[in-house]
Amino acid sequence: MKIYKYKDLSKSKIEELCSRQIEDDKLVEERVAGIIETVKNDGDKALFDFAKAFDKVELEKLFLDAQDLKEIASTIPADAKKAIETAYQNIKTFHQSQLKTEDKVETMPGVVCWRESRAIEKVGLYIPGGTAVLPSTFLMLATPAIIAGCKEIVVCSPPQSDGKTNCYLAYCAVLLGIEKIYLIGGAQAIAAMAFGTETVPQVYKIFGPGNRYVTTAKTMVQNKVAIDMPAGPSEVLVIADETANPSFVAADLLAQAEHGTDSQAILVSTSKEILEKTLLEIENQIAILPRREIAAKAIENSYAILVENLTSAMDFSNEYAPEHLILATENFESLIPMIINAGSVFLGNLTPEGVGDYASGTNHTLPTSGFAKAYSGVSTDAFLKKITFQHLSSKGLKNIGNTVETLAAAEGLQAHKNAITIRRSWKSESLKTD
Ligand code: HSO
Ligand code: ZN
Repeated sequence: MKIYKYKDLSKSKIEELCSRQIEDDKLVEERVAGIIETVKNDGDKALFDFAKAFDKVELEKLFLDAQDLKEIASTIPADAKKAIETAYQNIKTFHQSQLKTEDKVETMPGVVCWRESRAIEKVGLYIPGGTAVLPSTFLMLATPAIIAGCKEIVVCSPPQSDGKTNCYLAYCAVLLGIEKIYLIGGAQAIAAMAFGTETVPQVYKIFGPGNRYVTTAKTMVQNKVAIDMPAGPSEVLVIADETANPSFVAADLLAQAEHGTDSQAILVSTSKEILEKTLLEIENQIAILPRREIAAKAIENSYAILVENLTSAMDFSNEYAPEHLILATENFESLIPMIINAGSVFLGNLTPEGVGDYASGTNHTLPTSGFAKAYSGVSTDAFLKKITFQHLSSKGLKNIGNTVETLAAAEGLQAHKNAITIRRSWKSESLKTD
């Protein structure tokens, strides 16, 4: 891991350290475009063919139904079942608290405006398989979808080599009351949900992380469906001062690093001693990790920065805009107002990122690659649309009429003006005859 001194960094070097540009991979784009086209043209047949080609499995049917899921779920170990239930309860409680009704507002006498939420009717959730199976992602996406009231929730996840899904995902489905898991992975899953096939329903918004093929496909289908956010490799930035515990900080950085070779684990510290001890601790802890090769590559591509004070640490963090920000300090309270850009924040020395990844209640689907400057993580809101309403009483029409007529005339839009004038004159006519 490279070490930098913040005060020696030029503006352009800071920019470089904060950029996570992944080069466009033309080959991936071409392949994904081909997959999307094939699914669009051949529907289910393409999905069976891709399962054979990519997942190396000959599927008999494209989904597991409620009965299949129940059977697979019954094989889950008791401790995992309990852990999933606890995580689900916390995620549910937190996401339920996000449902809010807004007040009606009288902007001028007789002119009333308000907003109401409506669930997106059909949503698609992609739950990755591959190097790590993520039941936690299933909970993080399906729970707010259910709370929001989405009518159709289509879940796609790549099949295992036996043409099934694992007991953790199956148990999540049973717990959530989701009756089907479509055994479709990769770009073909995204294409199926975006365009629909004989078996897979078309949806209006697609959520979920995935590999390069999945994320490229999500970007490509955006003229047809909405997506949760642009996705890149996972990342954490830890701010550690002299009150931090180097073993804890090292563990946090490695937890991030084991996600993938392209993950970033950034350490920003006000203390040279803590920084050096943390780097030593990383060496110790990485040795016994089953995914040490992945973690080592990610650590190699990451860096540490020595800063002179916490204000500089926060400045750098806001510029980097991390997906996860850990404040490894006893003095986190005073830093909270200084946070401008971050996906999710972990406060103090006893709050590792893992709690948010799994079970505290917050969502782990978060903006990466600097998108925390403009995007929020997934929440119940992401499954809702807000519809605005307005109502005029005759008093309202009288009060606002002239303003709108004048603006419509200024824009040269006579028909707009007339739609007001016709009502105003009708109103005064009817008042005359009253
Ligand atoms: N850190 C990942 C979420 C995750 N971690 C799932 C473990 N399982 C992105 O926030
Ligand atoms: Zn994680």
